Amino acid sequence: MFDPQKLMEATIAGDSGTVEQLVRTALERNTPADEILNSGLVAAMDIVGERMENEDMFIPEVLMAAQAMDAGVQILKPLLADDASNAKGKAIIGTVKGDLHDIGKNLVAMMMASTGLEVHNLGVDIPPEEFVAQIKAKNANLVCLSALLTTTMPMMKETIDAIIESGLRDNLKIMVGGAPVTQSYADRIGADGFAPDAGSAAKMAKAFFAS
Ligand code: B12
Repeated sequence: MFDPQKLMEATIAGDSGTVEQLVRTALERNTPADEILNSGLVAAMDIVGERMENEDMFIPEVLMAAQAMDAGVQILKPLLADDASNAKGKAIIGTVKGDLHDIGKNLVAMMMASTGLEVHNLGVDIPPEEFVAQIKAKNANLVCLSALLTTTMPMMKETIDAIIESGLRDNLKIMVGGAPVTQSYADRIGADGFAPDAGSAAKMAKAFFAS
C-alpha cells in the first residue's frame, strides 16, 4: 500500500534519495502517478508553506524540500503524460518579474506539454517586455503567467497590459495561476482563464484549442 505520509515526510525533510525510492516503490505497487504527485509531493509543499510562515522552516530547508519534490516529479514525468490528443496551441509560460517560484509553473508546463501543446518555459522573474518579445518570437497563442507572492500578483496585470499595448492581445489566450491567484482576480485583470492546479490548467489549455 502507498503511504503518502512517508513520502510527505521525506519530501519535507529534503531527503531526495528516500523520495525517489518511495516514488519508485509506489509505482511498482501500481499507485497512479497523479495520486503520488498530489497526495505525497504537492501535499508536502503545503505543509512546508505553513512551516515557513510559522518560521519553523527557513529558506535553505525549503529549497531542499523543493529539490526533493523535483526528484520525485522527474520520475513521474513520463507517466503523467497523456498524449491522446494533438492540440494546436503554442504556449509560453513564465513566472512574473520579481518572483522566483517555479515548481508549480514547471508542473503546469509539463502537464500542458503532455496534452500535445508546444510549450516554451521561459523561467522565472520574467519582465512584461520579455513576455511580449517571446510571444512574437515563438508565435505563441497562449500565454501562462505564474505568481506565488501577493506582492508579484500585480505584475500579472502589468504583463497583460503590456500585451494589450503591443497589439497582440486579440490573437491569444491568457491564463494565470499560482497559490494566491483566484478566479475573481483573473477576471479583474482581464485574463481568459485561471486554474488552481496543473491538471486543470492543462485541461483548460487543451479546450482552448480543441477544434
Ligand atoms: C518552495 C517555496 C519557496 C522556494 C521556491 C523554490 C522554487 N524553485 O520554486 C524559495 C525558498 C526560493 C522561496 C522563496 C521565497 N518565498 Co516562498 N514558498 C515556497 C512554498 C513553500 C511552496 C511553493 C510551491 O512550490 N508549491 C508547490 C506547487 C506545486 O504549488 P503552486 O506553486 O501553488 O503551483 C500550483 C498551482 O498554484 C497552479 N499554478 C502555478 N502556476 C500557475 C500558472 C498558471 C498559468 C496556472 C493556470 C496554474 C498555475 O498549478 C501548480 C501545480 O498544481 C510556498 C508555500 C505555498 N504553500 O505556496 C512559499 C510561499 C509562496 N513563499 C513565500 C515567501 C514569503 C517567500 C519569500 C519572500 C521568503 C523570503 N523571506 O525571502 C521568498 C521570495 C523569493 C522570490 N522573490 O520569489 C510566501 C508568500 C506569502 C505571500 N502572501 O505572498 C509563501 C506562501 C510561504 C508562506 N506561507 O509564507 N519560496
